[in-house]
Amino acid sequence: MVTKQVYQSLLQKKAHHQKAFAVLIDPDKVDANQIASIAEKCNEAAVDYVFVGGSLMVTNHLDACIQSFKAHSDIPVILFPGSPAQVSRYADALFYLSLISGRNPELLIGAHVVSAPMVKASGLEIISTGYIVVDGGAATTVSYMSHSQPIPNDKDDVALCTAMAGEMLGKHVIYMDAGSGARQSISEGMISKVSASIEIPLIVGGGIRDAEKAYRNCKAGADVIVVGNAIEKDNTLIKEIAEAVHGVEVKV
Ligand code: 1GP
Repeated sequence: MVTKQVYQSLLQKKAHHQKAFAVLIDPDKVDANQIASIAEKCNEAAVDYVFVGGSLMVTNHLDACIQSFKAHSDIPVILFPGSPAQVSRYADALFYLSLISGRNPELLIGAHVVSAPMVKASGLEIISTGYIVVDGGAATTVSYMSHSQPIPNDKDDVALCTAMAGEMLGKHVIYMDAGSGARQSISEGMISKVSASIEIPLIVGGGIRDAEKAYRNCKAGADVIVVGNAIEKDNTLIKEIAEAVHGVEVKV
């Protein structure tokens, strides 16, 4: 029986109104030396989670990337796979993503059927994830690869109904993403409507580039903030954003 430690930690943080910060590492964009330094910065900043994955994986060092991170840090590593090939037993958990904002059956269930035996055999903790892509003002790899349109960024109701449906279908978390490097991150209005409509943890990412934005997204209702691109360019942001996210006080 696989323990649900990572998911329990997400639920506990949410129950205690503690916001979490996740650093996204794309194995295609970092080398082994960089990983050691990113891991140290994540440790110093008390980063809550590290997500590893990318829409495409051109290089083949997912295992090495995670092992190298693990050699320097105890922060839980969660796979955020762009395809069923991105499974590594060295991670702690895997977001089992169903692209519920899209209408491509392959990414709703097809790829899952094909990869199910391999995913099960990995022994990883599986976190069933309703993945919602919102238009971030630029064509993203995920939209192109998935042949599906993102939710328009002003259609808050579509996003909230999609998240509600995801929760009722039994997803453990909702991950709302404007796509890596989005020009426009998800609006606080949309985040607050979605978070008010569901009880499961809400992960928000895509185009978040500074601490102020991360703080405001948490205030709006995001439980976990994910930053990838901006940190690849400047990893001193790890500390700044972690402080902002951890400093959010929520009125209850
Ligand atoms: C992308 O949510 C993540 O899937 C993070 O996006 O790289 O723009 O921070 P960025």
